[in-house]
Amino acid sequence: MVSFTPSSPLIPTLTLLLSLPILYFFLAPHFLPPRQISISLPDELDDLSLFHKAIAMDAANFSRRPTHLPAAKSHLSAALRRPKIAFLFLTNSPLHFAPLWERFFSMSRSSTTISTSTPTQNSEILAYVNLRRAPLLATAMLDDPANAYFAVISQHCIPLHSFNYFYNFLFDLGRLSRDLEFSSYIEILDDEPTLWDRYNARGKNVMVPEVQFDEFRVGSQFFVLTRKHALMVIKDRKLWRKFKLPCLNVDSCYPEEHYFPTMLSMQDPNGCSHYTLTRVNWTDSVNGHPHTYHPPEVSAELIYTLRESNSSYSYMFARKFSPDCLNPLMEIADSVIFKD
Ligand SMILES: *[C@@H]1O[C@H](CO)[C@@H](O)[C@H](O)[C@H]1NC(C)=O
Ligand SMILES: *[C@@H]1O[C@H](CO)[C@@H](O)[C@H](O)[C@H]1NC(C)=O
Ligand SMILES: CC(=O)N[C@H]1CO[C@H](CO)[C@@H](O)[C@@H]1O
Repeated sequence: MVSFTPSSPLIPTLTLLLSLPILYFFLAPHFLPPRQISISLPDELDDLSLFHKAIAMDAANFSRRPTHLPAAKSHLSAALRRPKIAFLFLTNSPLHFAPLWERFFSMSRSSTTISTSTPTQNSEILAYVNLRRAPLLATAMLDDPANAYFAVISQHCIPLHSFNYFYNFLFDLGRLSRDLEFSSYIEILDDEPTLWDRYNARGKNVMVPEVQFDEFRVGSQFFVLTRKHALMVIKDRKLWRKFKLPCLNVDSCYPEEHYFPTMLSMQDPNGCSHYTLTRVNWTDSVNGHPHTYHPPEVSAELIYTLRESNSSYSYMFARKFSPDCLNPLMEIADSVIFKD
């Protein structure tokens, strides 16, 4: 975890996180170097107690919210002075692009444009490392009630814009003034050719009655969720009970590509963009792996191209980049990637 507030209670926070049985890297205090604090993998019971704590905290912190406000917005208003983005890094290796991310986060401090919701002195960046998403979400929720968005990033991801650009995109004052709820940015698709096999990966009719085939969805495992949706994830037992069943057909079994899009499309389809913010290149994919960019491919033009999307907003992140892209990426970091 990285705190940019000098007075922040780092010691209590460390204690809290150490007491949680989760695999972490702390990227502290200036994001470098990543430190592995605890390596015990949580089991199901630990997860449940973690979820209960996060749910209880959310209820306690937000129970006095005015009932006429939509949940997502009142979650934000509880943390109105400084909503934060928690970055959850999923990785099974050192974070190769840590210097690039450090640069991304450090630039958030240089902004002085907005006084209340600016990421400047207020932003606390949380960098968690864990291969499982729900405990990660619960940990980040518990860690700070001001965490209003949760961005799942992998070790092969790079930022395509500056922190401020991303921050201002998420906490769009236009939406706020029109009283619109904030969206989650998660891909939700129903036209994958192998969907039927994936639906039956745990055996025929296993998913019913909780999930009918026409409710089953697929999407990228890299998403940006609102606090409201993160809470939905950790409250859910019913669907997860099905998705966590062992796979009979391992070639068609990708629970994390299905659980989140299916659950959110069943519970709050209108609260989701249905697009991911993370660009990936599936052209000529090999064995289900997307194209990996190597140093000769890194250029300003590549960054501009990767930003282009078919939705009304730009991509914010891209994958996959090989670790040795760090140097060429650092060379164009200030002049291209973080220029906005
Ligand atoms: C996607 O990857 C292919 C090679 O697999 C490459 O030729 C193409 O330029 C890449 N597209 C983008 C937008 O980077
Ligand atoms: C936009 O949509 C077109 C048509 O479906 C597709 O060929 C193209 O790859 C998409 N572009 C991006 C950036 O996703
Ligand atoms: C902002 C706020 O009210 N935070 C509180 C949320 O709840 C936890 C425990 O329930 C408190 O420790 C926080 O101070």
